[in-house]
Amino acid sequence: MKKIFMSVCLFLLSCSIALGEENISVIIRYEGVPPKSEPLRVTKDEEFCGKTVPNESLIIGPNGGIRNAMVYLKGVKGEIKEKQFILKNEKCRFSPHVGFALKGGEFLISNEDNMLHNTHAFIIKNKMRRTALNIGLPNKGDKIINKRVFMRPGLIKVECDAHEWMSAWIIVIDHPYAAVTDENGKAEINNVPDGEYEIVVFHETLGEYTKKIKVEAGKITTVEFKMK
Ligand SMILES: [Cu+2]
Repeated sequence: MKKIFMSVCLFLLSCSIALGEENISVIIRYEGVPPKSEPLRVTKDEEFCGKTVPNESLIIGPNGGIRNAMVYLKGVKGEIKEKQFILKNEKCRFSPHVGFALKGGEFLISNEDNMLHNTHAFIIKNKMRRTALNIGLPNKGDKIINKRVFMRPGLIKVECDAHEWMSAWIIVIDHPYAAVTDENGKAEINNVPDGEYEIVVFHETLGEYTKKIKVEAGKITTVEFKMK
């Protein structure tokens, strides 16, 4: 029966809800004229890193969509599946630049470059920051797994003490209802149970915005944020 339903759905996109797929569609746009973004200047290890690296602190697409905004729900419970968050030191940047980690999960940090990187993670709370992890990985292929950094939900900023231009942002959450916006400023949060929630968007340069939303079975809830 499900097979027949699936094939009918190939012609009817609206079936996605019935199959338990997307039900919150988010778009994040920049309001006004986007500021000019310059590449980040490399001040050390130029022979490997080059003279500049891409600036990921505010990436705005042609239609004003903001990339790398982090969208998540508050006041919701859900099963956590992915237990490990992987952060690479790669080509003199952190990869991914932003991402969600699940509470209680492992933090795997690796070095893909043939030089020393020093991963320094700070827990950010009430505009204060304190070190949660500070680890040097001197050689290509080095990796460590930490099991303590993601003990509590919240915001984490990662820097490299060897290269001041390197940064990454992680939000630790205790449910799976979260997504990062793509190059068009779009994100989808799927399989959300019916209910009323607060939806939060965090962007490293533009800050945090919230809205109240209602999720109902069989409907796509569309949410738009304008940030500046
Ligand atoms: Cu580094």
